[in-house]
Amino acid sequence: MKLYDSRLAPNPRRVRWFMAEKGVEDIEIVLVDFMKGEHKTTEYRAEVGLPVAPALILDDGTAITESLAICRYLEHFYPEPNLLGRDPKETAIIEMWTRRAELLLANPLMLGVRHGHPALAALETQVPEVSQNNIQGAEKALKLFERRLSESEFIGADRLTMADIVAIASLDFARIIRFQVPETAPNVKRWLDAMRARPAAKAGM
Ligand SMILES: N[C@@H](CCC(=O)N[C@@H](CS)C(=O)NCC(=O)O)C(=O)O
Repeated sequence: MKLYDSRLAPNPRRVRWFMAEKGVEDIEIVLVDFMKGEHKTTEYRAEVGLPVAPALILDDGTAITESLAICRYLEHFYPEPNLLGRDPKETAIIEMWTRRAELLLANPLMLGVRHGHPALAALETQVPEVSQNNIQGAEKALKLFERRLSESEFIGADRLTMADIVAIASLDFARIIRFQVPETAPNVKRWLDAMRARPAAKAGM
């Protein structure tokens, strides 16, 4: 197996963080430099199918190019610690929060950065209003996460799960546009500090 990875990008970091929590060290990591367009070469597209990372290439050549699908595959082979749910109810709740983290935080913050940071102009036709609207959307969504984290130490369950990894990878990425969790969300701040203090936080950086 081989994982195409890219430094600082939020979706590859989800996978690296997930692997670090499980202590997975026996997968070859191949770094792709987006700024040099290494993911857009004919060879990369032929192998991966899309100009994106992360991509997990299985020994039979199958390419898995969605971070959550890659993590689902890895969970099967590296089951501990469990990060996707141990029973139907827990799995459903973790998935519910993972999807909320992705749709309400990660996607808007990604658009906020891509349309708002000059360094990303090489990858995006930037529209400043798209950045502003999406940042406002993420700020609004933080209220939901604040409520959840006022009742629970973690987002998806009573332990760290995929939902936390998706949320932290996006909030960390948004630091490059100086996105900050507001003082009105003290539980998100408490959770953020705890996430950043984990050894796995260094993975993929
Ligand atoms: N939904 C996919 C998204 C993959 C994706 O868009 N990755 C970004 C990096 S975070 C990428 O490859 N960007 C390259 C580009 O925009 O040219 C996933 O979760 O893996």
